[in-house]
Amino acid sequence: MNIYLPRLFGAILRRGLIVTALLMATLVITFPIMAQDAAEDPGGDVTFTVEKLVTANYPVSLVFAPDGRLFYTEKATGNVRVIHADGTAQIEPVIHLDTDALVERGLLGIALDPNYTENGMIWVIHTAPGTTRNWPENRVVRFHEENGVGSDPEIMLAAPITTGELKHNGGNLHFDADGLLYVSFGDFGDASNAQNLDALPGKIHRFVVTDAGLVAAEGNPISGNSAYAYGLRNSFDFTFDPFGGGQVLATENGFQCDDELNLILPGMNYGWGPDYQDNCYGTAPLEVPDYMPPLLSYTPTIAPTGIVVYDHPAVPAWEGQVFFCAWNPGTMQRVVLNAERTAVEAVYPVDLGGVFCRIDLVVGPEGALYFLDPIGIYRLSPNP
Ligand SMILES: [Ca+2]
Ligand SMILES: [Ca+2]
Repeated sequence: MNIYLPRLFGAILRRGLIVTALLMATLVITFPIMAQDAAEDPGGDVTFTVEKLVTANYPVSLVFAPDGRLFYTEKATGNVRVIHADGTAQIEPVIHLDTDALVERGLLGIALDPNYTENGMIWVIHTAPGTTRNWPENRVVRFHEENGVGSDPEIMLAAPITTGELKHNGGNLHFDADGLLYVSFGDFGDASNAQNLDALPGKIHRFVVTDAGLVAAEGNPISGNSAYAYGLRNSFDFTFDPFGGGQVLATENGFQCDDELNLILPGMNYGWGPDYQDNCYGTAPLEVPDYMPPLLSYTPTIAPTGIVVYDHPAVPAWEGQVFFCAWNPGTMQRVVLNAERTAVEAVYPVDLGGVFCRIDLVVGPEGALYFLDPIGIYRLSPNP
């Protein structure tokens, strides 16, 4: 594998490589399912090149437009930015949203409207600052974009952070193939939120977009309730599995243990709540109604973040494999699911050669994996 690294970051990355190596040494023994013999690994012989695409200011989420432009959110500035299809970055931000970026708050998820080509709508989640009278709130906002200029931001959903919590915002949103909008909110620092079906935090929600705003989708587990799955502590990101009928796969951030990869099914309970306390359950069954154990559980924690299913003809051997990243070690994992898409068969670390994937990753139009850390956006291109 060839690695291109800007000289400026060489020292940081070399130091990081040692740290990563140490963390990996810890993590390897904690994989619930060990990587199988390399000879049995479908896709293990794929070679690729990792390069830095652009320097960026704490990017969080990535999304490609059909015209090949790459939009991304900046956590701290509240700016949405765009990289042109030729790889050059637009100087001016697409739009700025006043954002409270304390700790895990900020401008987080991004998604294109299902009718983006016609209506130019882009959707994001950010934390709007509070006032002395009102709490800061995590908002779903959509705005219009044309030629790299955003306008007319519209608040579509607001979840006030009444706990004052700085962490566990969740903060991602994606549209499924039917155009329904899914939104993840962490528990906002109160575990009871995750088991309270009338509270927005601690869930993945499913909405239909109407002229009157977001409405709980028809066919949700509880009629008139946007909750799609509950018992989630902080599912940072999720994706739809085209090889599993579009079902949702989500990362989950546990307390001091039990970081997870979850298969999210409607109405299921992912276990987090006040009774969880300091216990570590791993993949053992929990005595809670509708419980769904994780596909993968990590102790010690790795803080899993961005997740995507590889669905591109560029690398047939990776077709259907799940890639996710982890904040703590900055690693990328490649996950092989069973044919039924209900269990993990193997997990393989992807050797990024000292580059980190700490938050989001997406598949680009040419089949490369685009990923990020707080100082840049990178591209992992399969070698021809
Ligand atoms: Ca769980
Ligand atoms: Ca993502």
